[in-house]
Amino acid sequence: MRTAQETRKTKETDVAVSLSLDGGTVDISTGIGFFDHMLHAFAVHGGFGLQVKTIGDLYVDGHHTVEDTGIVLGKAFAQAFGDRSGIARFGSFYVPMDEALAFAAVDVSGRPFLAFRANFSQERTGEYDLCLTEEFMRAFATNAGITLHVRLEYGANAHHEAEAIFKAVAHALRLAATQTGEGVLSTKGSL
Ligand SMILES: [Mn+2]
Repeated sequence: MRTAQETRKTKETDVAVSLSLDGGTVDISTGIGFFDHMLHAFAVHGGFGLQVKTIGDLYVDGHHTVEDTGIVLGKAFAQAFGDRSGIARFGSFYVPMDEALAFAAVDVSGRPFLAFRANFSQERTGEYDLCLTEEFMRAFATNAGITLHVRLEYGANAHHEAEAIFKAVAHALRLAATQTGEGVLSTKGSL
């Protein structure tokens, strides 16, 4: 089955993630309301079953909590993808959110890479610093072993901008994870 459980505990954070690429319960708790909102949207739009429990050092700021959640979520995806055979491998998607438009492209390549282009219209929304979005995506892409390109085309409201990004990544991943029933999509024969 395309499921995974990953945990990671340091002096800064304690993260537990349970993932199913094929749907299931969504339950997110990180201590940062807006980040919960983003991960919830990510799970629902990706069609993923996802439980995330992060207890982080929020008395510092949100950085460790967001980045470490990205690390563990990425490891869960890597485990769930297995040998990366039998899936579409590539996916890309545009998501509009009112005035904001975001694009994401994914290659489940085994080669970690993040290209991230976004200038947010505000620095914060709620208790969430928008600059953490890139930290999350880098940690996620690196640990998932995927090539991920994210671009915010335009927008005016940082809440919409971030939400469009998370939804675009979710849909791109959903397409890339689509089961084809065939082998590894690579001229090398493996990824
Ligand atoms: Mn929203």
